[in-house]
Amino acid sequence: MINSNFQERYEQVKARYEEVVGRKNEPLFSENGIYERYEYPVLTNRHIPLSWRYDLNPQTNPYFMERLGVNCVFNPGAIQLNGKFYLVARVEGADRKSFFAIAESENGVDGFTFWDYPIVLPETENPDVNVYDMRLVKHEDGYIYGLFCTERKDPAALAGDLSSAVAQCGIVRTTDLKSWERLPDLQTKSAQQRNVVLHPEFVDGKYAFYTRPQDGFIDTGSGGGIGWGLSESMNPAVVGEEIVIDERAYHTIKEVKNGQGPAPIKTPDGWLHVAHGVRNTAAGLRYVLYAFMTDLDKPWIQTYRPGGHLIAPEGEERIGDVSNVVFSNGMIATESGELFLYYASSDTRCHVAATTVDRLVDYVKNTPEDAMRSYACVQQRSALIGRNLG
Ligand code: M1P
Repeated sequence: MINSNFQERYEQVKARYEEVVGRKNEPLFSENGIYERYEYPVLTNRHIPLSWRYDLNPQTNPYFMERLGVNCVFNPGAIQLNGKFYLVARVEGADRKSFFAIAESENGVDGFTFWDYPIVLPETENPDVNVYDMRLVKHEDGYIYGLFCTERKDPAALAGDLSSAVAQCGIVRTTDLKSWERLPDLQTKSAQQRNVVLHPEFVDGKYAFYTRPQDGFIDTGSGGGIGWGLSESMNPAVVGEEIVIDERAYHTIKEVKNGQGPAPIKTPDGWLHVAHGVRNTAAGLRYVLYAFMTDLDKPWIQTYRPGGHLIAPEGEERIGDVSNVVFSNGMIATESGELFLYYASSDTRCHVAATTVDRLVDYVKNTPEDAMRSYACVQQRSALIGRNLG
């Protein structure tokens, strides 16, 4: 029976929202032992408060219909403050425009609830058309920085080309996640930038950036991988020279492109990084997550490079608006050494995988590097089998 009664539909939709926000999340058995995925996504479009989507007035919305739909909630930045877990999610409206909104949780795995209003992100003189994928960094200068992708129509696009865009790194800072100061966009020599991340500490007295130089909006072109550069200031942030510190490579999980994930975590063994790698398949691009470590004093130098992926899309994660994608731009290491890795699947929903810093460091230090050739991979595997079989 079609139900258009305002009150009845309101109660149904509210109950569904409360069920999703209130459900307990349990860790799943881990086949690889590196981390535990959790049963349910931590944020989805069903976590969006009703007041953001519906006109709650029965006079003006007698059918209790959605007035402003939300398509997806994904790619969250993450930070822990005063014991609470905060995600700055990319919320994509039904109109395709993304914006940022904060959801908080007591334990980092369930109960994530959005604040009353999304973030009102100040614009620069050249307004953003679309913003997404914020990396939150508590920098040693005292500010929390949010680096995100700002996208505008390509002024050089041919008439009729309404797809070409220019992606650059937008920058905001805050001390309380409530008021945000917009700084000028990052300046680099690269035509486009995405996946730019601020290193949490000064390096040689300068701000240090992980960059992702690229020639085009989708294609990285001559962009060789994850870059690194320094800036004297954040206002404005200007990176002169970029060097590639984690290069793309033929027939690997990052042959097409890669990008730094969240800001790296400092451990006694080095800086622990999670990044995404992209390869091509007959079914389109496949995005996976991988990890590596860099030197404590020289974070641009890799010290450990485990081969292969850390997380690849599995089950329902494989399907969404952009299928076969996992992407991460947020992780939280607690004081007691727990590590919560937030990732989105297929540009649609947000998940958490939990481990500890010690476990991930063990993974990074003891997983063999990519041997790069089938023959060499068999030798690598045979060596493991040989040690096991004696
Ligand atoms: O659609 C998959 C991802 O594509 C982009 O990542 P990259 O720049 O590495 O290709 C981003 O737009 C990201 O938001 C998205 O999840």
